[in-house]
Amino acid sequence: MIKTVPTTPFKDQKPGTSGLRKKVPVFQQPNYAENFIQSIFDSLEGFQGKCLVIGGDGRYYNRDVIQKAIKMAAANGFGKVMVGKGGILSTPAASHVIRKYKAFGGIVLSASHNPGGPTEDFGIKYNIGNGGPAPEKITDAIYARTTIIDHYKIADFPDVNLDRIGRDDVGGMIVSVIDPVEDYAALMEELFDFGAIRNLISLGFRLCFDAMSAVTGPYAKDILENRLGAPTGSVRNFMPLPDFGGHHPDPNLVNCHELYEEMMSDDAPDFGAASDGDGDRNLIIGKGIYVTPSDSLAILAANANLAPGYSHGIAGIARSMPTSGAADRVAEKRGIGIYETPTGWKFFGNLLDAGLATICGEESSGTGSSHVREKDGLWAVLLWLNILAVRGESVADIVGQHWAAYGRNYYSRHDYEGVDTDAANGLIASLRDKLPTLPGTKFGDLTVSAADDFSYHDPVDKSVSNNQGIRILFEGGSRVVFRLSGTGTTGATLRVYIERYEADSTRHNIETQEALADLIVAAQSVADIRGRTGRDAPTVIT
Ligand code: VG1
Ligand code: CO
Repeated sequence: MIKTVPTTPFKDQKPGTSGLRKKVPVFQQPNYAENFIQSIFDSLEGFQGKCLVIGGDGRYYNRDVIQKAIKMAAANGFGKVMVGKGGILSTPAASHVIRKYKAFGGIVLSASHNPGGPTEDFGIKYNIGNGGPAPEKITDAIYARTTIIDHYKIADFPDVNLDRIGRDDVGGMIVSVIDPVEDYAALMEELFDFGAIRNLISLGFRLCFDAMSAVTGPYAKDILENRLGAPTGSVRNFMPLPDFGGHHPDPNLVNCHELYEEMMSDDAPDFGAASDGDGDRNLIIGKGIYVTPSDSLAILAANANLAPGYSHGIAGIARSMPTSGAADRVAEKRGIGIYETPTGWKFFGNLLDAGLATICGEESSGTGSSHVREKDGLWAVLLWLNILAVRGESVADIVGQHWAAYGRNYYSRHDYEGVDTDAANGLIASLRDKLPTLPGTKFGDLTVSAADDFSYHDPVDKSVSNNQGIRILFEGGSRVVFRLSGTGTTGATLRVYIERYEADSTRHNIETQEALADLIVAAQSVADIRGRTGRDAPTVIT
């Protein structure tokens, strides 16, 4: 039986950088999740009888919303739902399942790197048939719908058993509960030389992977330990927990402090890595060396041809605007395309579909390729392992040689979290006002050469996205970028991205914050961060 339930709009359902994210109690308001899911369906056309993929990162409230989404999919006319066992599907695995089974689209339940639990964060994201996040045209339509929605449709059948793999006909729709790992692991075996990696590990190469009690645990256990032979215990915190064991599943140097300390110790393993809540981010630390995500993108792109899946070379590289220009130098040397997009994976989809880019990345620990349409944490780990296995060198050697060949882009991001929203908006607005007057202005020895608010012109569908971040470029190629986060749920987060290029290899071993010191002072001074936010220092430095 299908029920049509009257409802009234919520005013705060505008999707951010990656779907709708709110505190769990917000999602628990009657009709809140239903309104958003119905608004997704109302913004789509042609899905009658087709397949919808549903899965999430296992966080608190995941199972409840999955049951609602299944019943609403049935009521709205989908012919089939594929759902990961236990409600689990990492973001990249969901992307792969959508593509492999030619589903109409998918709903991914996750707030990614945000904490989970009864008073923490939850999220809903819609992915289209190419497996990638819905582009702005669709997220704008979904938001418009949330502001006028007056009813939703839901089927009245008992909850589906998510813990048993198999197919069932429920209310006239097929529900298929699938193994969340199998298809994804098989794809990884196609892309990478598992034999070479297994051999490296059997020769004593030591790795550790921290799944942060989030979704990558089952994937990493199966791939790294079962298939590649890493000793039991190489994968840590591998049980996905509704509150991530109280950890903050954002794999940065603050949250992964223990792993970092271990990797810097005398007895460090050869390779350390971690992923985030929904499995699309990666942190890479070699023995004695942290690899910034921007450097990692450049190094992976430069060496991808060593993995079977990329042996014919890559068509191009795409990076988000705040990501460092290290990848640009690789593209330039190889004579391949380089694309600069706004923050968020949804902007890479068109470039990947059109075959313009093969490898994409963001400074926020996201790297991925055309194998799916999301960033992919374990993919990056496996590509690194494949490269290490083929080159037979350490992470530190590979990074050092890369800098020597291409120069080093010193890079850091300073986050000011939980800032007053009006103060943060005021800071950006005032920078925007100042833009025309900045060129020629001096900050110590630095002179501004150009300043703008980044606009993206999509070369494929010709859409334009404005106001994507304030860029201040200095003579000599250094820059600072300011933008506000679109994934937070409390107050505002100001992100300040700082970059300096250094060609001289005798100057490649300076401590990062020291190498960027004058730019950090300039950023403070041009934006008056202290005066406007009341903060003396960032909350997180990555
Ligand atoms: C952040 C990152 C961005 C990333 C996004 C989603 O967005 O900066 O690069 O794509 O999170 O990642 P923002 O708007 O807060 O800066 V995830 O792993 O949270 O889906
Ligand atoms: Co994520």
